[in-house]
Amino acid sequence: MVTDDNYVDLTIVCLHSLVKQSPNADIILYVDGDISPYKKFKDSVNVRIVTYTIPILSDVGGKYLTVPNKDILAYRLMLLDEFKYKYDKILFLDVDTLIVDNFDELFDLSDDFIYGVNQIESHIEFLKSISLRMLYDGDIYFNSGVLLLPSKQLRRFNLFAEFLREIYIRGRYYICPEQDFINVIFENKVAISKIYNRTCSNVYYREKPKIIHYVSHTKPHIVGMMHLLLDNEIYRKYLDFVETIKEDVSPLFYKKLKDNIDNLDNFIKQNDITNFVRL
Ligand SMILES: [Mn+2]
Repeated sequence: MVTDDNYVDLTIVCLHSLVKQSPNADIILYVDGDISPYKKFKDSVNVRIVTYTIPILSDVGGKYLTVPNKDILAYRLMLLDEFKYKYDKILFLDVDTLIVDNFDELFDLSDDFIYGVNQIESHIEFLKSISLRMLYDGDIYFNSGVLLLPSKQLRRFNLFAEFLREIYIRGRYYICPEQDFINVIFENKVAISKIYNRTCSNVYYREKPKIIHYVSHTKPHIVGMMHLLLDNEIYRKYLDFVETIKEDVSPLFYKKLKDNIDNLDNFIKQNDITNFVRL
């Protein structure tokens, strides 16, 4: 996992949930910034400082770049080049996640593929809206928030060198550089159940998730009313969990979460829409 000063509260919540659900995991957190907020995890999480980040120069993504933190995300690729000689399997995990159940079974998957949740439909829709084409032919596009990467696959490439080469040649088509790159370079992708990377507004998706991923503007402290209504269950779940570790997050973060749920309840009550919202 990698994080920076903008993600402190999200990271603390994520770590608490991960340590609770996956007590045997070998958890490594790289921090670009202050590491003191993570002192309380010293027995369960290996916290390391990022001493430099990768400045991805050029106009990668052009005006369509979708991630605010492309340099720290690119750093994850460098870490893979290091870890692929130390571990058999690596699980990439974003810090804007909440782990609600144990997912150890992912580590039993075969070494012959890489694994993630397929979001090709929304990816193609998005590309259409900005008149860009897919970077490769295929019917799988992984969200990189949760990826299971066997080292046997990672060792096939010098990932960071290949990444720079790609960025040099066609960087302006890389709108989410690190995620796009992993999708481009691995042709042997296998999709796993959405329960391992449940993003918001999978409105008709009812299976109980194991990992919830609050992508971009659906993060619990900044989310708007529409998502709160559509996915009220997973936002209540987040607040419920934070209540149990309340003293470890900033008061402002907690207040935002609480205000959001209060506003949601008021909205439901005032508009009498209990028949629409699945409470
Ligand atoms: Mn994310």
